[in-house]
Amino acid sequence: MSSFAACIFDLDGVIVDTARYHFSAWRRLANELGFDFTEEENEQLKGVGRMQSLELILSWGGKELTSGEKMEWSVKKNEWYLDLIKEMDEAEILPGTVHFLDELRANKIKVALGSASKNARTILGRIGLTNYFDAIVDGNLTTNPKPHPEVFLKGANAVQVAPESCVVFEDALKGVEAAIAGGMHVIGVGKPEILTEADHVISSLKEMSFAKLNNILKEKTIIT
Ligand code: B16
Ligand code: MG
Repeated sequence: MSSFAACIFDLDGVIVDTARYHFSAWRRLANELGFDFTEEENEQLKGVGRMQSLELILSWGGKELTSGEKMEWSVKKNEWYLDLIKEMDEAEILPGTVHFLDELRANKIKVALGSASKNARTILGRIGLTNYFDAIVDGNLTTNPKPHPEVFLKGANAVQVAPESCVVFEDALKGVEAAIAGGMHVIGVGKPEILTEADHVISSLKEMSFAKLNNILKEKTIIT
């Protein structure tokens, strides 16, 4: 018997590495406005929604825009981003993802997506993974950005699983915090020194399996 009934996956940084495309499109925006920003600064944009990302970038460049101008630039950025991901296909799925999703399906675990991106459905379609998901909650269905737990609570609700029986996979600290705020287990995907609050950290889904996840959660219950 498994100690969890659903897995909720973040998209960018867990299933696919779209961060580099976001970086490139945001950088083009900054450059056209007359400034630049670094890869380190770009780290802060992971898991952060589109308008909030724009606000951060403008603050780095010391730029002030009207709300109409912000809207126009965010539309432009999205067009550049969509252009960059138009050739995307299943070759860009991060290692270990399909194997783990197959295992979850074989063990009757519900699978949901919990992403801040408004382009999540387009990306899942392009990489051919849409059919693995029992529910898709994205930036079009949420109003509160991570670390608010809305995106994950909606995912849990959509697959009708209680939060304490859900495991979230997240690459951003804000996303890890959102999962904890929602009362869920959380596996960080990335660096342990950044994702300090996660129950366990892996460097990619290649390190995950149904059996391993059960063991991690069993140990957590014994310790707490
Ligand atoms: P869009 P995730 C997030 O995806 C990205 O990490 C973040 O960099 C991006 O700004 C956000 O989606 C919004 O994306 O402009 O496509 O709506 O990590 O929550 O899957
Ligand atoms: Mg992410």
